[in-house]
Amino acid sequence: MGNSKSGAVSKEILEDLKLNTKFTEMEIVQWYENFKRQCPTGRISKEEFQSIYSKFFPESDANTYAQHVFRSFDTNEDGTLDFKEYIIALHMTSTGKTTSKLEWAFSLFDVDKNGYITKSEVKEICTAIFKLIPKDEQADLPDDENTAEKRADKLWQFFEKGENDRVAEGEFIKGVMDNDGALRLIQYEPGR
Ligand SMILES: [Ca+2]
Ligand SMILES: [Ca+2]
Repeated sequence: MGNSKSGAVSKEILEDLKLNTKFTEMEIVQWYENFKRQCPTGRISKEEFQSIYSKFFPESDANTYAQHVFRSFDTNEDGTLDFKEYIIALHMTSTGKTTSKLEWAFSLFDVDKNGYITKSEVKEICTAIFKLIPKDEQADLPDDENTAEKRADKLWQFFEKGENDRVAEGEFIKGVMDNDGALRLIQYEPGR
């Protein structure tokens, strides 16, 4: 306030992000400058987020997935992503399987936010992820992973649950930690 050239990220947010992501202070400051340039209001709406996302995934229908991603990163549910939520989103959707990333993945799959994942939620997210995969890459997928339905079935088997059971966060994290095949099914990296 009152400081018109206060383009800088607050110390509090900086410390928090350094602690919770792999980004260095310099990277965070850089991200912040980009963010301010793209979003002078300091907040990204769902539409803006979708358009950023479809730049990452130009050949595919990224909108449904972007909506799910947006839902799980808008942690204070005000309908926009602020800088902190945005950086956490960038950090979490990059690859790796630390516990915090898998906690995020769980929140992505837990569509109704009731703390459990059902088979139908798995299907919904697998469908959104599948749409990110370009058509020519879809053709090269193994037989048991070449439809959204098959991917959901395969992923569900890693949790060793019945069709109508539900998976708690700890079970989800363990299932993915223990199976590289499960990790591959919950994320899609473009351009690999
Ligand atoms: Ca928010
Ligand atoms: Ca749920």
